[in-house]
Amino acid sequence: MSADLLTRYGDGIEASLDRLFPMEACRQSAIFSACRYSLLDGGKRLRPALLMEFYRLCGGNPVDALPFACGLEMIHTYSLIHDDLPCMDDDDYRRGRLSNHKVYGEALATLAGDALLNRAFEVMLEQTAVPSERAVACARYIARCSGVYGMIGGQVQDLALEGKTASEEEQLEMIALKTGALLRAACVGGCLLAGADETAVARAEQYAQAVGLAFQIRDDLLDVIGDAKTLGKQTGSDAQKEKCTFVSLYGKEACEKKIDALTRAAVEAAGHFTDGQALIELACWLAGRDH
Ligand code: GRG
Repeated sequence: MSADLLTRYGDGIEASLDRLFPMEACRQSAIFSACRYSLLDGGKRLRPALLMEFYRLCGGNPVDALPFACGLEMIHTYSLIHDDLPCMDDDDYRRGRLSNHKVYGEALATLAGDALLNRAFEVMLEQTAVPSERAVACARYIARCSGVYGMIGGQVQDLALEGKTASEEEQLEMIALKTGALLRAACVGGCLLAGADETAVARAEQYAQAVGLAFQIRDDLLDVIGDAKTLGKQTGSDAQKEKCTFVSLYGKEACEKKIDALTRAAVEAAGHFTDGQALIELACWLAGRDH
C-alpha cells in the first residue's frame, strides 16, 4: 500500500524520467545505461511528488512542474549512487538490486552520479511552461539545498562523525542537511515555482522539517526492526558500522514517540493549505512506512 500522493503522481513521474533521460545508441551508451539503471529503479518518488503537490496547492498545474520534479529525483538518485560507493557507505544493494557500482564498476557509477546531477539542471532550465524568474528561483533553491549548504554539507558532517559519538545537536544538524535538505527543496521548491507568498513558503518549510526528521528516525528504526526483503537492503548495517543513529541516541520507544510528535507537527503545517489532505495522509503513511 502506498500513499495517495505517490500513486497520483507516480505514473507521470516514471514516464517523464524515462523521456528526460532516454537510452542513446552512441559510443558512450554505457553511461546512459548506468544512469537509467538507478533512475528507473522503483524508488518511492517522494521528493518529486511533494514538489508537484506543493506546486498544485499554490495554484499551479502539477504537470508543468514535472521537469523540476524529475530534476530533483535525478539529484536524489545521484546521491544514492555516490553514497553506495566503496569510498562512502560501501553498500552492495539498493532497492533490492545490486548497487550501481556493483553492476557498472566504480568509475562509471561515479560518472553516472555526475551525469544525473548535470542533466537535472539541464531539464529544469530548458522547460518553457513556467515563467523564467520562477523557474530560476526554484532551480537555484534546489541547487542550494543539494550542495555544501545542504545535502553535501550533511554528508561531510556525517563523514566527520564517523567513529565518534555524536551529540544530539550534531546529529540533528547533520540529518537536517543530509536528509532534510532535499525534502525541503521539494516542498519549498514547489511553492517558489508557483510564485507563492512567504506564508506558504514558511508552512512548506515547517512541513518539510517535521517530515524530514520523522523520515530519518523511521529510517534508523527500520534498520533495526525492518524486514530486509521489504527494505531491499541489509538491515543491522548501522550497528555493524557502529554508526550513531537516533535509535542509538534515544532508544526504539522514544524514537516512536518522536515520530508521532513530528507527524503531528507536519499535519498541523499541512492543515494551513486549503486541500492539504493528501499531505496529511502522506505524513501519516511515512510515519509507519516499511520501506
Ligand atoms: C553522496 C552526495 C552524497 C550524498 C549522500 C542522500 C545521501 C547523502 C545518502 C543516502 C543514504 C541515506 C541514508 C540518506 C538519508 C536519506 C534517505 C533515507 C534516503 C532514501 O530515500 P528514499 O527512502 O529512497 O526516498 P527511494 O529508494 O524511495 O528513492
